[in-house]
Amino acid sequence: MQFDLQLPELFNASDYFVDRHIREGRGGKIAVKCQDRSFTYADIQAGMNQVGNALKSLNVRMEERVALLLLDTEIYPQAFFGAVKIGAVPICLNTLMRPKDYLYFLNDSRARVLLVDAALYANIEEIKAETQFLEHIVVVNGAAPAGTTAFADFIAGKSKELEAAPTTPDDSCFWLYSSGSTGKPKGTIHLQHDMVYACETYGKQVLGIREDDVCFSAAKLFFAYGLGNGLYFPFSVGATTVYMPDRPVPASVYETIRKFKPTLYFGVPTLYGSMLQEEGSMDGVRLCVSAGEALPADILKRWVERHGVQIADGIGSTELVHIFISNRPDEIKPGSSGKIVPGYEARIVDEDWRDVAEGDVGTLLIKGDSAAAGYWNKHEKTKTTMLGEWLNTDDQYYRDKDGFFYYVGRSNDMLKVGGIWVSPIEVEACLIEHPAVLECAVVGSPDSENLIKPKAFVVLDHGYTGDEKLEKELKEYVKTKLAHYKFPRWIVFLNELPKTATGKIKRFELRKGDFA
Ligand code: 3UK
Repeated sequence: MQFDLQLPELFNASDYFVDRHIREGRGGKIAVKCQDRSFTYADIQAGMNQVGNALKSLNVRMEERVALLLLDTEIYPQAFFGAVKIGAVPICLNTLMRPKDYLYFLNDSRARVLLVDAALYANIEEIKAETQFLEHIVVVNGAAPAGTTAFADFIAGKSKELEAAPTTPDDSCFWLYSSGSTGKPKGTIHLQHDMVYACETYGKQVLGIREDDVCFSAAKLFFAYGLGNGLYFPFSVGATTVYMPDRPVPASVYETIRKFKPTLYFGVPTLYGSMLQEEGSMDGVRLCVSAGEALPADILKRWVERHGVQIADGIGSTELVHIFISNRPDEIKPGSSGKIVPGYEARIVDEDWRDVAEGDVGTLLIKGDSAAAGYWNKHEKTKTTMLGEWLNTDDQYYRDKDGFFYYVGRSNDMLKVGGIWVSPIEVEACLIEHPAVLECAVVGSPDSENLIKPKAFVVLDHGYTGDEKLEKELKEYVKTKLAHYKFPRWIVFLNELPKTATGKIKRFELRKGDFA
């Protein structure tokens, strides 16, 4: 069943998620806690309006993209909704990428203005001369190097009042980049109504999010997953959200939970696995959520035994903005992604787009009004993913007689590593540039927790020996060239790669593990 949103003819998401709370008397409620700082909804509104006015003073117009390369701090909601409020389109960039990735994002989106955290600025310094459209760099949370503007100066003297731009529910609202196995990442265009749709469906009907909830997402705000968990779900009901700018490792996550006592905690399977290895308590958490990749039943079982709190695994995607199939707090099947979320519909189809029988595996298609309008400047890809009302997830699923969905794998070669996309082809292209590597293939392989990590099979050039030293060197090589999480956790040296008669690498055989 679809959900009828009934938004007014003119609708701006910043009004719904921020201004509404002040109008309805929640201006004094704490919206954001970050380290030792707290910000009310009124504080966030004032900051959002100042950012909006500051962007306007740089002549940023409706529809114009504004790039955000920010750690999770109180600046995030102010910058995000500040851009949205003037009808501009914030782009939430992944903070784990490399300079050349940012060059692509900035040129592809044509952003003229970038807000960047001081801790990430070095990435931009390296490529800023090569950008085609970038004109203004605003540095937040630290000193502004030459040629940039400090955030304090950017908003200095700007009014704390601002009227929302006359956007409609179907105007562009924000973009997230989504990576594919081949080709460049795709700017995924979300509309003003998409976040509201996710709040009314998954937010209210699965999470049961309430004003007295305190949310903490270990998954960062730049992920579609984190953006909902840490920003628009809490902001949909006037709840409080906790931001941790540091890297989400078990110690920092447990410490944040101890200090801020969240009621809703959002993580990814890899982190649940590593949190089980360390001391710490989940006291006060009423529900844990997992997404990004399938949560192994064994991690769930050990987690519930140890912490006495459930993890609701659900599948979401950047294209659908958030979770559309999920376990419910009171109805969890370990190893399953759960049941369809109210407001969404699912089909599982074969190669001819015919629905498969119950229990049979096929491609998962989803219908629901939080789906992206399309990919920026990628029409062919838009046509094969966004099929009218249906969206092709490229996931292989089956459904049992109770309506629970089970993840089987991807229709393409993409890997989910710690909940983040990794293209094996990108890792191969990187490895092959190393002088020792003659040929290589990268596939996903399960680790001891049964979570997928990249594994490389390498054929060496003459004169090189596949020893531990070279293995280490190749891993380091990938780490320096690509985002850190993409490096192969294992390297297997082979004399030749298994190939078909036509010379195609038999990835299937490599995945089977006979070559390990
Ligand atoms: C995979 C899962 C099995 C699946 C996301 C929650 O992960 C998110 O978005 P992405 O665009 O990736 C989407 C793809 O990731 N996946 C996600 N969750 C699960 N596979 N079980 C799961 N629970 O292949 C999907 O197509 O990075 C997650 C909310 C918003 C999101 N964007």
